Amino acid sequence: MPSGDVARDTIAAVATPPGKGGIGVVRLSGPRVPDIARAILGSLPAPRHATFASFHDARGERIDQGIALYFPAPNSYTGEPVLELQGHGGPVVMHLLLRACLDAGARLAEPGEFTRRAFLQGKLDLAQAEAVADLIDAASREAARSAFRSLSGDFSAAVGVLLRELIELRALTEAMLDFPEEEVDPLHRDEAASRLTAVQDSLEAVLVKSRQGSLLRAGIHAVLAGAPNVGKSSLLNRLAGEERAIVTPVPGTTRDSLREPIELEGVPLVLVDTAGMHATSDEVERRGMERTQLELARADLVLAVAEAGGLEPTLADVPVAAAAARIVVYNKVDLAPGFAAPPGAVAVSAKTGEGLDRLRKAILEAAGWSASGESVFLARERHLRALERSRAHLQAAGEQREWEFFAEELRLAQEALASITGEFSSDDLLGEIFTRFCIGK
Ligand SMILES: Nc1nc2c(ncn2[C@@H]2O[C@H](COP(=O)(O)OP(=O)(O)O)[C@@H](O)[C@H]2O)c(=O)[nH]1
Ligand SMILES: [Mg+2]
Repeated sequence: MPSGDVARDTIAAVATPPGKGGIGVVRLSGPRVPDIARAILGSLPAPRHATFASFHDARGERIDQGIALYFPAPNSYTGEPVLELQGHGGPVVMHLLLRACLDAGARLAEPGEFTRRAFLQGKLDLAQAEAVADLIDAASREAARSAFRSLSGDFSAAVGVLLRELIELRALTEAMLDFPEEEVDPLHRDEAASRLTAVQDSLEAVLVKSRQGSLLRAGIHAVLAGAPNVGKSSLLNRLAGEERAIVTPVPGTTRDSLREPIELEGVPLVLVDTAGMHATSDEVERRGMERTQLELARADLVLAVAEAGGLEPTLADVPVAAAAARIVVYNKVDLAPGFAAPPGAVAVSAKTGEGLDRLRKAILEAAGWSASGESVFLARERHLRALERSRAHLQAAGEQREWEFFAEELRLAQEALASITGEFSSDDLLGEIFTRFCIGK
């Protein structure tokens, strides 16, 4: 169980985004909430009822009127007494209302502090708390869906199943530790071995789903590259479904990199259009090409574009990221009737739209997204590392001859897994996770 300091300050923050809106919300959490509610509203609202009330400042002057919602502990987001004040969503009103809460005894909340308290009170585990931020940050429909699934506990449940299997295996092993090696029943040895294999298989399945899901969080960085005039900008416009890049028959039209966030089958993708690579004396164009090189060096996926029936795309002397996948795209097939793309390449026409569906599929596949219809886990880098660490310890366990060492590797594998849901988490880790939240969440 996460432990936390229970005697706490009462925190307050504007929970709605800055700027003007129909409604603005100030949220408070902590032991002094009932006192602060009385100071601002004149009385404590009935629990969980929308109460229409006037909001007063420290001198008793009315600032605004709106809805007050009071959630007594422990049935609240944070597990502490929580008050939400919904006023008119203007920056000055919100500032005055927040000021009144601070004057009445609250202090300003830090980023993510509400969710951090929810975690410390055991309302959410760490993976769920991270999913709160991921849901807010979701860049596509699929990302939002899988963040919501993690928030509801699907990912934690899958990790929980692994942990239970591992704990059973550890119990079996601990019993063996009391016997000298030669007295251990071979049946037990076989059982331990087959259970280890079972845990390894389950872990592998979770890892596969998590790797796929991590694409949803980070997005795919796909870069269009190739000689001038092959139709890179036209392809970007086609894939984006909008005229974003300037297209002209003049080579060297695109001089700077242009990035366009798009969604393919709900997967977020940043498509980057670049200046074409060729020899030039034009200073602006040369700078553009330097940017192209930078973009290519951090691409997950390179779309190497050439003209159908024209020259092979040349990226030979371009520093492409080692891990980057590559798709060769032959554009302008409308001008080359009968052109057949070599295996692995895709023939398209940015003009007529021919082959674009195939290109979209190829992009998703090359990025590692398989539309299996199965739900993936919106994993963070931290989760992937923990799963991989656990896998390494399970593998090491399988190589041990001594029960003591076997048991120790299992313990380490369990610890790595448990760090996902935050059973053993350091303050540093919590700080790193929660300070990236927005204020008021
Ligand atoms: N016929 C035909 N022309 C195209 C196609 N794609 C692009 N173009 C034309 O090729 C020229 C260069 O296109 P652009 O997208 O600016 O190329 P970029 O320099 O690689 O970005 C423009 O005149 C486009 O209209 C295509 O699929 N078919
Ligand atoms: Mg261009």
